Amino acid sequence: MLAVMLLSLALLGSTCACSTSTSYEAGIVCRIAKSALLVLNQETAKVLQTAFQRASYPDIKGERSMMLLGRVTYGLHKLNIEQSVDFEIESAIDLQINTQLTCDSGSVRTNAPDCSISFHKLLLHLQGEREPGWIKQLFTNIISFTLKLVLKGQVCKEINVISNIMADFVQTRAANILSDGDIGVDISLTRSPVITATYLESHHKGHFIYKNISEVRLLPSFSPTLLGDTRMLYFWFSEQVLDSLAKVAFQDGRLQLNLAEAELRAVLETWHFNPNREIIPELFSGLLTSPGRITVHCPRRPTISCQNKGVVVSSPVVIEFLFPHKDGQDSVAHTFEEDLVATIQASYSKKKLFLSLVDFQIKPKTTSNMAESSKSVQSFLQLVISTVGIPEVMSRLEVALTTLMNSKGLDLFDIINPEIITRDGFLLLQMDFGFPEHLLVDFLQSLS
Ligand code: 0SF
Repeated sequence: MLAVMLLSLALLGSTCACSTSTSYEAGIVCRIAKSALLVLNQETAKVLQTAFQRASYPDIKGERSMMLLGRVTYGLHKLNIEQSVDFEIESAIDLQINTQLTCDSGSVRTNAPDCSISFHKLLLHLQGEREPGWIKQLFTNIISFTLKLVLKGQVCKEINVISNIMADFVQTRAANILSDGDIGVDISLTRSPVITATYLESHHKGHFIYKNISEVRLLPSFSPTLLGDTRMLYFWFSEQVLDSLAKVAFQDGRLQLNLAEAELRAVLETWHFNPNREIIPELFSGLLTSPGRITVHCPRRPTISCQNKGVVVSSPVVIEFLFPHKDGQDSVAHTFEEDLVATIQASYSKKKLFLSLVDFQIKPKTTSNMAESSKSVQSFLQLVISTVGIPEVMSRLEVALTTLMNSKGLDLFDIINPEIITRDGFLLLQMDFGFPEHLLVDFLQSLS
């Protein structure tokens, strides 16, 4: 059995003389605090174990002159580390890895130039020998120096290989988490990760990619003073990233809603809105034999800004009341265009996203059939938008975003006390987490 008693992973950074005025170009910033690295450090034993198992060990041959035995030639073949096979490393191993993180073609690269492993005790199991006698002890003494050197070299090499596979895995997984359909995010690094005494920080472009074409926007500026180091994990999003999200969601036709008349009635009921019986037939252009439908869409893209009070979404909205025509085509009974400005705060708990409306303004713009639409229809619509439309859209967004995040495996993570904070110009997520050990175990198993 391979048992690791003491293991420490240190991270070496480009030690910058950080002045408060330092700023970095990035749309998204991830900060991993030391407390999180300590949690991850406990997992490095499993990485080390995999490194031992994956490493290939060359045959060792040698010659030594012994006092009583004279010249002894020895050879170790087919060295491998498995439970009770060939040899065992008992009890204590000290491993000191000083890992450097760099950036190569936008991805994180790891490099452990001074990885040192010291074995306190090396116990050999030799094939064919059951009782450990004095010959075995002698043999162990002779070869242990060479063996330790070979093990150290191979295992350190393998740790580097695994670290880079893990970095690639995180990069690919993160890109997958931040993509859906034709929409993706360019998470290339804008520079090598920054490592200080209390955190590790990576800076990502955060440009949206739509149908394989990346947007061209200047990179926003991020100041490290915006984030702390008391929570385990921080994600900083420039408001530009959220604004681009609104843009691609619009381009991809995701910001529209179609409701059949019966569905509209059901939605109104959900929000305890009981219109008088005449108003809906009036909106659908009089009493008709077949039911009408309603469409809601944005004629132009919404814009998003971040303020201390919340995320401010400004959106022009067109609401059309349609009724079926004899030729099978729908005819528009009424069209209303409004400019909506909603300020939203978000929270996440019990693996669900919650949105709450902080502030809301509605500015009517144009109305077709103005002459025909009665005053009652106008005020009915204003009331419906604020008491039903906005809560319904927010509730649909909550469900859609939670489903999307869970489809990316967010619910597998044990996220502790997450906070979603908005400040002028950016949105900040901060949280602690329990490490989902099985994820690492599954990952390492896939390597060996
Ligand atoms: C999904 C989180 C995220 C990852 C990003 C960019 C933005 C966002 Cl929101 O891309 C990358 C790419 C490479 N490394 C990272 N992020 N790191 C940050 C990080 C923290 C926590 C979890 C995480 C990634 O990934 C994941 C999964 F995708 F694998 F677990 F959610 C690591 C980087 C470091 F440490 F290597 F320098 O900071």
